[in-house]
Amino acid sequence: MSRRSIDAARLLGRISALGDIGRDGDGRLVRLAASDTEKLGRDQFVAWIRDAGLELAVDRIGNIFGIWKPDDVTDGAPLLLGSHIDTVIGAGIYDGCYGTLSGLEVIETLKTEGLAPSRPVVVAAFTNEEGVRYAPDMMGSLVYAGGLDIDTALAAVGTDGTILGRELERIGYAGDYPPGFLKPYAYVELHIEQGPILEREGIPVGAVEDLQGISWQRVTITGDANHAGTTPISMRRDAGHAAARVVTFLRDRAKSSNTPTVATVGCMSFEPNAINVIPSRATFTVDLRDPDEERLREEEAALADFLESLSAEEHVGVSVERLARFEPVKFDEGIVTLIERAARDRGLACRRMTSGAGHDAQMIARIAPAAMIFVPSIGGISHNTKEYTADEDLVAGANILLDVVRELATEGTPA
Ligand code: HGY
Ligand code: MN
Ligand code: MN
Repeated sequence: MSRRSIDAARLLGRISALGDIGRDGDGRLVRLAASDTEKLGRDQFVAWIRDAGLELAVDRIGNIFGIWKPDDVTDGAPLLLGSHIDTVIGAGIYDGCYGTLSGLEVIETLKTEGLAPSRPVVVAAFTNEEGVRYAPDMMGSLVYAGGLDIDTALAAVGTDGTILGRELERIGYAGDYPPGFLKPYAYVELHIEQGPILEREGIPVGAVEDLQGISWQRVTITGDANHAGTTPISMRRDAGHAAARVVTFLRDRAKSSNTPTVATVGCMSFEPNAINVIPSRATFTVDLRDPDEERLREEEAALADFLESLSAEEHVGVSVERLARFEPVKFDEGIVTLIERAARDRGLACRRMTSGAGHDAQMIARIAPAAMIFVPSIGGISHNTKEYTADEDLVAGANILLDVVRELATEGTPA
């Protein structure tokens, strides 16, 4: 049996084809979890799973699985691959889709190669990794790993007022398998870096050894609507101005941090949202991240203190709702080492790194040894239509995944 490489044309063609599914009127890629456009993406992935001759399974949170379990394979714990195919608003075509389609590609290549795996090999597309429509993010893999009750997740109310469980039923992806029905032997996720490091250092492969902590909150500030022209500054209870002070507070804290703290206010809305009315209400989200749990807690505490003093100074009401909170995660040393060896064997430079983005791997790491492989993002751009990774890097990353999977699916047991 000669060791093959992946079918580059098939993988690149599928990434491009999936990238065309779910474009809005402005041509932006928008496949929000459990939406009509995401259904189209799901349907395409399911069609490719069937074409590959894999067994299809969908669990109750809508996670999709393509299962390769040759007849002579014992009922060993499966090797799990995958990522997600839901997107943010105005997404690139690689985030999530690259890892999901590469997992399928690797299975198809190993089947063609005639590999006789000692365990099933499964590729998953996890539901609602992005968390844009329903919080928290990485929801499907979190439920799968037992970190969130399935009924609580299905009851999640979206930013559009919809209920996740009903939407999954409506699009035909409310499966009947119980989340966690396959207990993975190990999990490997291939993903674009979505940051600037690999490109800046001219390194084609990242062996991801850990992933930073994430804190999502929604803040609501309430003041008084009043006339923009007649109300003296000293008499205002201006929710909009108070919100703006939080945004600059967060940026100043992150800039002066001695760790790679990042802070983002990605969503903000005012009421009544009229040019000549002082805002009576400001609602916004806060995304805080840091690789160090202690530092992340310090940033959360500093924000809480600031909101309290702001409320007194600006005479406004402040309420906070927690949307997601995940501690930093260490990945499996054995698999990380395997990734480094696979890169070396293919003559590719590789460096260890931390993931700035959240990924399904951080959830599956709760129930199985897990690690990630990164490839460079041009300009470090992601969550943006300009997201781009060179074909050569996409193919190289998928071949590293192939070699790691071949090892883990047979006798290789670093985990
Ligand atoms: O938010 C994240 O880091 C991921 O893209 N869901
Ligand atoms: Mn992703
Ligand atoms: Mn993403």
